[in-house]
Amino acid sequence: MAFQHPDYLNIDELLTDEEKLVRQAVGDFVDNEVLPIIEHHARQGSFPMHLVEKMAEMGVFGVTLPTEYGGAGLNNICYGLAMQELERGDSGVRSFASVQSSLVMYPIYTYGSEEQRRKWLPRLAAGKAIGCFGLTEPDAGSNPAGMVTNAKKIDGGFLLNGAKMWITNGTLADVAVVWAKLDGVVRGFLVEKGMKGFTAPEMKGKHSLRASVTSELVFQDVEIPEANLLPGVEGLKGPLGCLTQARYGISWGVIGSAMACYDSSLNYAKSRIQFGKPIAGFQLTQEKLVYMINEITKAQLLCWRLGKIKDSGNIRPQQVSMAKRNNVEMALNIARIAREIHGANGILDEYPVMRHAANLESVKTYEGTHEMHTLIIGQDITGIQAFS
Ligand code: TGC
Ligand code: FAD
Repeated sequence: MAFQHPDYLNIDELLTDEEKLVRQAVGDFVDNEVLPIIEHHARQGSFPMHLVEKMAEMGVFGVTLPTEYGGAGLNNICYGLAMQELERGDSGVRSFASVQSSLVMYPIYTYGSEEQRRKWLPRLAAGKAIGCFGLTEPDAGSNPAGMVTNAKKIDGGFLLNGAKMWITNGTLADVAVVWAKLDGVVRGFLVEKGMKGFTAPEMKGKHSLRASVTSELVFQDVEIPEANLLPGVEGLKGPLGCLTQARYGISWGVIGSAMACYDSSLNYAKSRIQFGKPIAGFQLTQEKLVYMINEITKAQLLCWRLGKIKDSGNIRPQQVSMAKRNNVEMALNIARIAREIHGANGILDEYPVMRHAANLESVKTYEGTHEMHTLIIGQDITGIQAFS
């Protein structure tokens, strides 16, 4: 049965024609080009590279960036709806777009020199170059301030040493936005594929986000030219500012996973007969389905409001944390319940639910764990820092 977007509170009435058009275009792409092949890639543990060109044509790399640099120049609701549709396909496909847009194009646009913008942004927008974002290290995950990767000033540039871990698209990337300490201060560097001393081996063995490439980045005396330092920011607010952009996209994206799980569950429950009637006719199943639509609807409203605040330019990172924290947990809960509703069939790749559930385990951890977002909001409302 064709996918139906759940819209219990007529949220479509809040969307402009342009916003609905973006959802439709990206949604059609997901139905026609992602869903038919994604289980194969998840099983194989590979990213479907042939989708990149089409994604670029749709403008999902740099949705909100100015057209002058190859961006689509659209608003944040359009960006969110595009992420929702991509993640309805797979969190790995949305991750690819999140990293490219929010974690690579955004810092080059916001903190980069004009030369860096002109060199990279049009190619990244067109999918001709791929980017990655290196913040996490083996011993610095939730606490990036503890990073040990460092740069030393040398004639004409910098010498970079250290390692990053868990980096989406690292092995594929033409350019890595790498955060390292220079004289004890966090700075951003553009590390290019092929630079001597830079390697990016793929990490294997994942049970989650299998249709996404995750890598280590290793820097051994890598000489970085002066022109590859991001001049516009110093300190941890540089990478954290990028995370605010990506967390916003994730908050919308996971609604897509939840919708896919709800849609599959509703159809399955209406057609699966046990004890002489569809399992949708049992009160316990209805309670599960009602929980799903209720939570999806709340998440949609949260994101729509967040998008409006973001477009007004007044968004606070803590507000984004609330959406990331709430929506990822809601989507993961829904995926797990969807698996229950599908019974044994729920573990098969004939249905999307187990893949979404496994993916969402990563999404709950990356871009700030659920606990980190709890503590960010906790600090905001109490004024007391409880991280350390
Ligand atoms: P703290 O002292 O709180 O802040 C340092 C400076 O940064 C500013 N700031 C932010 N700015 C913009 N956006 C945010 N979200 C910001 N959070 C903080 C802050 O105002 C301050 O500025 P200034 O001017 O005073 O210097 O820093 P802290 O060291 O205490 O850290 C706080 C904490 C724990 C919340 C932060 O470190 C954190 O968020 N940790 C989580 C780490 C994380 O999310 N890592 C994600 C890695 S990337 C990733 O996962 C990609 S997944 C990709 C995919 O496939 O989709
Ligand atoms: P840790 O920080 O070691 O945390 C372990 C547990 O302890 C968590 O439950 C955490 O919430 C809890 N914890 C830690 N500190 C506290 C505290 N103070 N109070 C209470 N609980 C606490 N990173 C990048 O830089 N770029 C990427 O592209 C990227 N892509 C990723 C892709 C995947 C598939 C995954 C899984 C991760 C990716 N990451 C990336 C890394 C991700 O951001 C980190 O995994 C995340 O920030 C958590 O760090 P950690 O895994 O080291 O966990």
